[in-house]
Amino acid sequence: MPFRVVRRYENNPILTPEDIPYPVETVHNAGMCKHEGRYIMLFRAHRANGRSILGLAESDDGYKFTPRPEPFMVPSREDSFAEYEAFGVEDPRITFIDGEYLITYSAYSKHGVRIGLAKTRDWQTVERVAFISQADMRNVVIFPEKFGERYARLDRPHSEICPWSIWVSYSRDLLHWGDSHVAMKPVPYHWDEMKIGPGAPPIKTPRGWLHIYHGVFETMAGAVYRLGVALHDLTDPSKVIGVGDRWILQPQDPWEVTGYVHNVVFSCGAVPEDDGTVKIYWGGADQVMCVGTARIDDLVDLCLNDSRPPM
Ligand code: BMA
Repeated sequence: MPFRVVRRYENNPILTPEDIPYPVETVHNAGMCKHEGRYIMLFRAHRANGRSILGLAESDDGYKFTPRPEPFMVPSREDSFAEYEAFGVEDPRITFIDGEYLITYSAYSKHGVRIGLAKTRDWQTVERVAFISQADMRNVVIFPEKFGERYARLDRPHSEICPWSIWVSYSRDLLHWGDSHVAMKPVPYHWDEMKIGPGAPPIKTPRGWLHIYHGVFETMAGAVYRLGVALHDLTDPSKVIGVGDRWILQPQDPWEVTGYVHNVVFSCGAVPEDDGTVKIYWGGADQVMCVGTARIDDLVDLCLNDSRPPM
């Protein structure tokens, strides 16, 4: 019997390119949050030229989403941003802190991929703040609380001797980041052996910060993207206290197995609920949006009771 800790919603996919009132080929890898009781889905969408924009859809129940008539963020034309966003904006993450929603997104250009920071209070207007990394960096996720005087984030640098690993960095002003520590690495001959990367912004639990991350395994038929869980120390987020040995979600439904990129489940957002569950949102095969639920306690148990070493 397969292991199932995430319950897929029976009416997946919940948002597809056909639902969007402007031309897009994909709807995936959405940042998520709840704003004034409504669910916000900030999704990535490919245009038919292969470059991405960010669109927005809203929902009262977290399952049935209505897209806005226009995209929310397209590559900037402002001098200070345009140069580094020319190839598109991708994979946003949303963190609510200090009364504002911070959006970290991947900005692509001929200079590589780097992380842009934008913010909004109301989801009507959005202000770009700055680029907060050099190239090449993707998948930057900010913690929703400060640690002392400092913000913390999960980073995903890459080098040959430390491939695609998860690091933690700190900042006093959200602009300048440093004091970086490696926190977690892919494990050889494991489902996440090729690369790992931050997924949804961490969720605070009494036992630690729960992080839903993605892991990649290379096969003869191409790479497979799955989701797993890790638990970071409540006061020292660079310390990982447990990583679930098993994946929590793998491509299984037809729209996860086949699509724009086959065999991908990829999460940029999850919404914890008051009843101890979490709604996990993921892109299926880089083409559609899906949702499922899990008990937060079950995910934390997996990190602590059935662990693989963090490095
Ligand atoms: C990664 C990123 C993600 C994507 C995944 C699978 O490198 O580009 O946005 O979902 O590949 O194609």
